[in-house]
Amino acid sequence: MNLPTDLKKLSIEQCEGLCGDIRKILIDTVSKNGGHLASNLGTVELTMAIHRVFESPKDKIVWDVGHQAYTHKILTGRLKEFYTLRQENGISGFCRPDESVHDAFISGHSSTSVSAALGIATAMKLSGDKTHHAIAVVGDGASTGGELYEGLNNAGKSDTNIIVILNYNEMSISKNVGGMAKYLSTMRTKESYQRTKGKIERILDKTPVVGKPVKNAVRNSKNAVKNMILHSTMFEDLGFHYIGPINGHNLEELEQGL
Ligand SMILES: Cc1ncc(C[n+]2csc(CCOP(=O)(O)OP(=O)(O)O)c2C)c(N)n1
Repeated sequence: MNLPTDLKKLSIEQCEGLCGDIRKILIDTVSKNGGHLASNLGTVELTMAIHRVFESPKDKIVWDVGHQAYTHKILTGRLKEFYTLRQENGISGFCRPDESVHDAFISGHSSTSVSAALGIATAMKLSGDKTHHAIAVVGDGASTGGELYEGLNNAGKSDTNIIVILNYNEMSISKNVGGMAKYLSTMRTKESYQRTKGKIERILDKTPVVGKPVKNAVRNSKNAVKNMILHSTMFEDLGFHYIGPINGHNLEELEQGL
């Protein structure tokens, strides 16, 4: 199997089976070598979905902190050496560009992924690459770090191919705290609204018989209704198109979202 490209040839069921196998490898290796267990068990399906939808290393994935990238390592040709995780001369517990072309950015310090991905996305744009993306994966714990907001502030209106995936699991090193944690949990209550919004947009986009004026009218009334019922998300205010929340363990939903 030529990884990660050949993942695209597998069915969803085969990939789900593979996710189960990867979980076993993670538990096995971390129980012997130490390392980050929960954060990696939490990103198995997400990593699989990213690699099936995008095309690393042409698309660049920036893992915030980099402690949750074990599945990424396994899926990008490092399975055989994975047993050496965090050992001298072994596989690093974090992303390292000198370890693999699929590790886009060296990390360890949290909350830097969006700025790094924006730099990459800007370089792509300047070099005329309109098809590939820079993808930052950042946790809600890292979202309590100020550098993230500097990145979001610059990225939202940047007109580059940047995608930010907020991996919201209510946990930092321990339970997440603060206003941001509360804000993110209220976004969950907007889930049904976000789903409906996404469905309407997809129908509008896929319906050629609906003329432009009709589409615009529906869009405008949708926005008016939205503004009446709900304030938009902070991310939309910053200039992002927000999709979610998505169940981070449902491969099909993740792939659709991505
Ligand atoms: C600047 C900085 N402060 C603290 C840490 C220690 N640290 C490592 S992981 C982590 C929290 C990660 O939580 P989250 O971003 O939610 O990711 P998850 O583990 O849930 O995937 C922290 C605070 C760090 N790496 N960098």
